[in-house]
Amino acid sequence: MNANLYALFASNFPGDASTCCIENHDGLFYSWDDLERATAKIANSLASLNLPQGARIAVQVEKSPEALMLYLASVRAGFVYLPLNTAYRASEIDYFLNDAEPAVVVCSPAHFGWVSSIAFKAGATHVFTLGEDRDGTLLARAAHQPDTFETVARAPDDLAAILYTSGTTGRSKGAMLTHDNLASNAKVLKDYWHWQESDVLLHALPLFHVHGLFVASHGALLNGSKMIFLPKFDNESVVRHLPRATVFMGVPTYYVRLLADPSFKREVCSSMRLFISGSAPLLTDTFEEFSRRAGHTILERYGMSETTMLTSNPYAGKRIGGTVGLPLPGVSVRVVNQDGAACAPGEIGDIGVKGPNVFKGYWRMPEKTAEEFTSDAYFKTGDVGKVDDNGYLSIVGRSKDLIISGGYNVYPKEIESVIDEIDGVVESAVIGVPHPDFGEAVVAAVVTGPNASFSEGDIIAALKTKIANFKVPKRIFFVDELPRNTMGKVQKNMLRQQFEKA
Ligand code: MLC
Ligand code: AMP
Repeated sequence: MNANLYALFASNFPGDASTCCIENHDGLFYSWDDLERATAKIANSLASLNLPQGARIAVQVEKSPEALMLYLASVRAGFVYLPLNTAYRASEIDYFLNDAEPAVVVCSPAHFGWVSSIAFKAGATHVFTLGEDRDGTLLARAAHQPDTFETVARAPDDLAAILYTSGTTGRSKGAMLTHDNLASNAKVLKDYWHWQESDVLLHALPLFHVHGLFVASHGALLNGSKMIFLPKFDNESVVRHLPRATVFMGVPTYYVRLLADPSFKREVCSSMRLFISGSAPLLTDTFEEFSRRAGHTILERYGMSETTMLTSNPYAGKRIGGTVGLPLPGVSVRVVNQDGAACAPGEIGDIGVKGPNVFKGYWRMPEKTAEEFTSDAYFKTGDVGKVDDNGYLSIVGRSKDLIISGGYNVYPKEIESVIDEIDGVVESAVIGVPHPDFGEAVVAAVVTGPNASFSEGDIIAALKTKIANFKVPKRIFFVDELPRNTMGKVQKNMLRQQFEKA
């Protein structure tokens, strides 16, 4: 049997392929037949390039139905899809392309100049463009291709995608996900969240991370359900489209923003069946206020790039705020102490996971991969949690030095290295502080040399040219020295206390 993920989706498309698969925000409708034919054209186009087996297709484009089709076509043609956040700047793209060595790079038309220059130097053989409005060379080339394509046979363990996740050392690692990782998770979630024939997904998440690309899109594709596609999250569009939707997925910031909007009322949720939150901690206050305002209990689940979804609050059973629910069927999740022994209920320890959802390893980093697994093959998530008497998991912290801002991960070490490169900066420490909108905000404490005289704005402006905007500290605090313990380690707790209310 062909384990290609696309074949799984295609076998679940509705019997009547003329029904709507994607309704775009601009009013354009794409049927399931359109999806099948457009992915065939793009897949034929990619196949005609005679790329080697396992070639990577790296993509940094704005969200559109065609961007989803490019993903599906890459998988369908047997290649490895590598999505990149549209916020990444040249130095970040340079790193990813040199590390992943993709054969094909697809970027926004406006970025062709600088992206193609990096891509060709990194060994790519083709660079295409894809705009938000069906413009660009990718579709122009695909237009001449046949609209049928035999989905390439793949084994369950073959790679379907590589997702880059930052690391505590500051160097991003490519998490290699197989066709079976993605298929098994999609199938489990379809049953666990009771996807129904009449479901309509309001899709507001970006298409370059696990949440929007896999959890949301795969759910609708596997269930043969219509998606209403928004280019990005904004309150007005979500409130306008919710009355025709049944399922919505978002990071906690989406729920915080909806609650802050007076036009978000119970009436707009009347057709809704399920609101799902994940990627960052959902505050209990948000969970409770949403239940009062919308009359819906948000279902919180927990996942990560390396493992896709691990746990979820139940659909039918009790959804408990402040917890991420129970291990998904077929997924083993455990909490262990420093000695590797299982923690008793309520005891805090490291969260580990094993199952068909767990990735194959980090791209070209066998040692790093080995370090992140225990001897009995559990992946160390880097999250710290506890399980209650009923088996519900709560995440109480992270052993990895990670900030999650509006659902995006920021590793302090990476930002500190970029700040430290600025002439006149002696050293820096980057921390996360509570933020009413983003959950956590990135801020930096910076020590400058005796003759340096910059303002906060100077440093922020310098950083914006080098790293994605969401990683740029919202505030810079100048300090005479960083607080250190007797071992010389920076005491970030002290900085957090000092600056959390500043
Ligand atoms: C944008 N900005 C952010 C930011 N997003 N800053 C910090 N954190 C963020 N997440 C910057 C902008 O560049 C801008 O900078 C300023 O903040 C204000 O922007 P905005 O207009 O308010 O932002 P907006 O475009 O509305 O985006 C906010 C957002 C978006 C929350 C809608 O960040 C988003 O969609 N996040 C979802 C992330 C996601 O999909 N995560 C899933 C990861 S998968 P300036 O300087 O220009 O003013 C994963 C696994 C799992 O974690 O379990 O799911
Ligand atoms: P990423 O590397 O982008 O896939 O982010 C994965 C990380 O997001 C996890 O290791 C967790 O720290 C965090 N995360 C995901 N879902 C939740 C959640 N529901 N609650 C708290 N943290 C979460």
